[in-house]
Amino acid sequence: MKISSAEFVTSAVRKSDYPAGELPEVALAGRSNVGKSSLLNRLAVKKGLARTSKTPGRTRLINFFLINGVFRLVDLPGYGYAKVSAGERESWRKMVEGYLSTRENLKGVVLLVDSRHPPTSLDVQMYGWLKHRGIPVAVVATKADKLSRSKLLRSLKVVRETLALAEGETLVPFSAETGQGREELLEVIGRWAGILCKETVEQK
Ligand SMILES: Nc1nc2c(ncn2[C@@H]2O[C@H](COP(=O)(O)OP(=O)(O)OP(=O)(O)O)[C@@H](O)[C@H]2O)c(=O)[nH]1
Ligand SMILES: [Mg+2]
Repeated sequence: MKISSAEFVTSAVRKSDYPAGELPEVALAGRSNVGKSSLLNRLAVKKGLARTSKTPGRTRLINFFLINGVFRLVDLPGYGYAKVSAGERESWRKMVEGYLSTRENLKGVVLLVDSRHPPTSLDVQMYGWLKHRGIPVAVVATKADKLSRSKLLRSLKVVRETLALAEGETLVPFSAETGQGREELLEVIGRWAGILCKETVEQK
């Protein structure tokens, strides 16, 4: 799949704010600072499309981006940031769970984990929760440029083991710096987004 256009649509907290219509959506989930917004910018080849930051907790709302005019990528606020209050954590849970459990447009979730560390207990929980709900998941190990090849391979093994990924389940090493993993991930997202997306590419 090729991305020929990407534009911000809207930010939302609750269901009534989500964009109307039936376009398929693929959401980006993962802990705060893992690189969700950077991944989105790299996929879209648009640096400032989604705001990124060295400080965790940059993305506070559910942000919708229209891709090729035919599907949406949804940048979710991250979990696991220690410095938020219990109240903020609860509002995060309501916002993200609300989206993931009720959104009919949702076709799959890209779950990002940091390739430099084993998945956290919250990553394991999130993965289990998505699988339990029958939502298709592709796991992405981010910041792959920060590891040597051998360390990356070892780390991918740990990710597979910790999340108990089955043989055929997708795990893509990814770097927003170098673009590693971009094509492979776009293939998965394209498949989820469905036939409409292929048609756009074929027309070109
Ligand atoms: N070296 C390297 N740095 C990365 C990569 N992806 C993200 N970063 C850096 O990690 C930090 C966090 O990235 P974001 O994309 O803002 O993370 P996020 O998951 O959207 O974070 P929240 O919005 O807080 O949930 C930024 O300083 C990025 O530049 C990567 O692939 N390689
Ligand atoms: Mg973000």
